[in-house]
Amino acid sequence: MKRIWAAIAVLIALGMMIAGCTPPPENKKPTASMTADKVVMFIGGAATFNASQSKDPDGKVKDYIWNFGDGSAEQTIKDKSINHTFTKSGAFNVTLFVKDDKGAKSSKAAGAMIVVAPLPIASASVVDTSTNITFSIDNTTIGKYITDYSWNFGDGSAVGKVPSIQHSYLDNGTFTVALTIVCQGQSATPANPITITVQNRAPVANISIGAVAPYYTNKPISFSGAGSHDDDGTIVKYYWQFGDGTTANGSSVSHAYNKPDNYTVILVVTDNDNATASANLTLTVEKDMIIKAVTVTTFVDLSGYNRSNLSIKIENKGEAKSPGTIRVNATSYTANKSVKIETNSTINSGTWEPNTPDNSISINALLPDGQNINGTWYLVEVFYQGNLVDSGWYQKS
Ligand SMILES: [Ca+2]
Ligand SMILES: [Ca+2]
Ligand SMILES: [Ca+2]
Repeated sequence: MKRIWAAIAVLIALGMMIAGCTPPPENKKPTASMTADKVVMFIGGAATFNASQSKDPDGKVKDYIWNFGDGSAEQTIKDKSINHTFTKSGAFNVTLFVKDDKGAKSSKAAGAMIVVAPLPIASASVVDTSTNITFSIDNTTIGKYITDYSWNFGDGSAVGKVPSIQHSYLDNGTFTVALTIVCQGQSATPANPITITVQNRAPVANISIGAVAPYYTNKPISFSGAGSHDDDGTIVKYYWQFGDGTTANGSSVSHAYNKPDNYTVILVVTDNDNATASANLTLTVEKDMIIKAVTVTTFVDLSGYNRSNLSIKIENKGEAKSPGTIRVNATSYTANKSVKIETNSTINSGTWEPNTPDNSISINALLPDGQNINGTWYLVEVFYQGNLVDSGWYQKS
């Protein structure tokens, strides 16, 4: 019995000796390590932080303590990674401490600087509302990290892919210009929407005339407005005023004037946005039928009277509207043109056709002379379809 007690004492002593010689080892602190998948972004962007490289030499990392430096609450989590969305612009120092399974905290923080840029400001430089508008964004601090630009001009045109771009609108309207930029995988849009209001451009009127001067009455003259144009649309109406009270519609028209005069032709064009423009030209319209020559011959008739014969050549420079009747009044006057002696009205019952040879006809008028055959004046008046078309005074040459 005494021996048993001695053995127990030895064991106790041995145990105490062992415990005293090798005290429990001190816990080693973990070390924090982190990576960020991006270090620049625009407001609203998120980064993923990974702390899987953190280590504990004598245990395990159990807690990850994140501080994003942007005023958000510090977070202690068990996961090795975390996402964080930055809602303010600035440069933020993100820090990570870790704790091990014995509650020891790393003595140094791992860190990363995250730059969060404000959303860019887009602008449009408008000189003319339709042509060569320059769109750009401000010089953002992280511009060099932007990998993609997509400008959508709101008019169905192709998307532009550069930071600053010119665009011309083909037609008037109000357009919303959208931009999407991509920075390290983050899509962002400018802080400000751009709306462009493009004014309609007025059309341009142009008149051309289908023939060269001289222009004659009763001869159709063609006019064309085909040289008119509208740069941002189409011309939907051509309205003509011929200066003699008559009007017409159509891009090409034809008009014959009844009376010789100077006329101003006005063309008013209207585009598909109801804008108008006008052009005009002035032309001189001359008589289409003229007395080309009057030859006076005199003779003594069988009764002994002095008589005169007028050969009147009439030329048609225009185009008689239809075969018509020409009448000539040849009236003899005394030498001072004040006293009428006699009128001979000669009707040519033939027709004036466009194919009349030489485009002229001759009519003879026979007149008694009266007293002074050599001093006699003859007033010749030519009527076509009852309308006076030319007249003139003639003497025997
Ligand atoms: Ca440890
Ligand atoms: Ca227009
Ligand atoms: Ca237009």
